[in-house]
Amino acid sequence: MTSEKAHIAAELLFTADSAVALTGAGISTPSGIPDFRSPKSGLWEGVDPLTVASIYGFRQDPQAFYDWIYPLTKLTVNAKPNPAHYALAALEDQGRLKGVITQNIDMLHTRAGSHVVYELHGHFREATCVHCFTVFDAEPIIQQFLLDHNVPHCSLCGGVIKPNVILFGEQLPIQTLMVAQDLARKADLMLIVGTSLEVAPASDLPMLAGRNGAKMIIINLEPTHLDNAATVVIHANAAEILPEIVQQMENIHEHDSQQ
Ligand code: CNA
Repeated sequence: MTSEKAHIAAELLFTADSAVALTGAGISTPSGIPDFRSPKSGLWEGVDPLTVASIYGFRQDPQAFYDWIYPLTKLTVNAKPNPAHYALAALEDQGRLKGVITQNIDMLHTRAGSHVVYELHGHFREATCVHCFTVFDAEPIIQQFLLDHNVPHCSLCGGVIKPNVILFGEQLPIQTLMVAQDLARKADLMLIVGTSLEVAPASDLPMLAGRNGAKMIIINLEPTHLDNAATVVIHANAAEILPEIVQQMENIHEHDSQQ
């Protein structure tokens, strides 16, 4: 059954002219980074996300924010891309995907070799002083934080430094969002992977694509509210099913070129 669906998904990707992927935390769980909805991950236990992971919470109590984000930072720094990330990079290489729009902050798409990646919720590559707005390379700051657990401070003005990840209550990077929306509008196929589709405005992108007639493939462990609108829904592990879809596309290609 799953193989049949993988075959349909492969055919859709093979015949699409402007396919785009939308990914969420679920594509990175096989890399060891828990999503926000996984039970037992501990990331949300005993904390109110709207407080600790919000820009207001950050400004009020940066140490509480850094205490909360410590395990996620550690896992992210040590994580490696998994076969799902590599499959999307391969699809882009083969000219089958215009780009990846991601809600993830873990940078695993670019590390897997995807070139066109729109990181809607920011990333851990840079960090900014909330006082003087100087932007720093995040790597040495993160390494120091992983050693001492302390709130990083700006070397120029002493202000608190915040990683360039988007917190609740913060604007998304407007240019990135606009390009992503444009890509969605022009897409004839949207490949949605590992997202609960519950966080706006990322969750609006499939509707934007759908309004212009785009088809939808959804790959997610659990059902989403858009399953009914999709052409194919595969409830499976993205790290297993995406490589299978890429393989099926190669079979279609070989079959076509033999005829
Ligand atoms: P979410 O709401 O946690 O949903 C993730 C979805 O992925 C769930 O519906 C799961 O069923 C599904 N899922 C989990 N593992 C797999 C798998 N192996 N294969 C297929 N599906 C799977 O995450 P969203 O991305 O939808 O929510 C948006 C938030 C989560 C964004 O703000 C992200 O920045 C944030 N987040 C990002 C990361 C990361 O960068 N890796 C980690 C945790 C949270």
